[in-house]
Amino acid sequence: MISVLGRNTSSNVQTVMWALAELGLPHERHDMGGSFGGLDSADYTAMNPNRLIPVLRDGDVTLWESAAILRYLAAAYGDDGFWPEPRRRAPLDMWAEWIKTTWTPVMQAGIFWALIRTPAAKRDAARLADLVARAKSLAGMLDQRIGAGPWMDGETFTFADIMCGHLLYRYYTLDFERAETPNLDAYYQRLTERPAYAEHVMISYDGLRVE
Ligand SMILES: N[C@@H](CCC(=O)N[C@@H](CS)C(=O)NCC(=O)O)C(=O)O
Repeated sequence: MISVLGRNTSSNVQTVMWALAELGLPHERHDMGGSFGGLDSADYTAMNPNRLIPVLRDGDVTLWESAAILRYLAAAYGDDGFWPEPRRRAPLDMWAEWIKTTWTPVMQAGIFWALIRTPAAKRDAARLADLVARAKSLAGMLDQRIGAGPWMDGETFTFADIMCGHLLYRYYTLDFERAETPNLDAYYQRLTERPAYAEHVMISYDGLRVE
């Protein structure tokens, strides 16, 4: 049985949980991190010296870093639609990497942290304005890439949609000014219609809010 260690309100845990559900893999999840704690124990540190979630255990494989876990699950258990052959996969993976290295810092460490994890009195309005401007520009790039979709690879839903979609619930539900992105809006709407997305990604982050 595959185990995931990490609370379900973590966007990085959500990546892994959504992938497991899309792949139909039996699994169990253990609440850890945040108010659940448990990341400083010797056992946990031996699995992940960063003391962060998620960790995935699958037999004798123990992994951390959500994007690496997603790629492992896709390569080990996905069919050639979800994890395409290299020449089709590489351009998708390029965008998956862009999400992790370019979009995520602006959306998650940036806007989400500023609006939800920072007390209102301590918010830096100028920094937030800069992040929102960057998010608008990046969302425009993603909108162009997605086009008519319906998925990143056209007709086939792949691992790249998990990386590209996992922060969109937060993107569309946080209170800030978004760019006009009709393709991205329609893509998000299609994601919300996937049961695995609704169950594992559309999870309230109210409990993480710092007033
Ligand atoms: N690059 C890592 C980041 C992991 C990370 O920052 N996890 C956060 C939650 S999203 C964490 O463990 N925070 C401490 C906690 O929840 O106690 C990944 O993608 O897995």
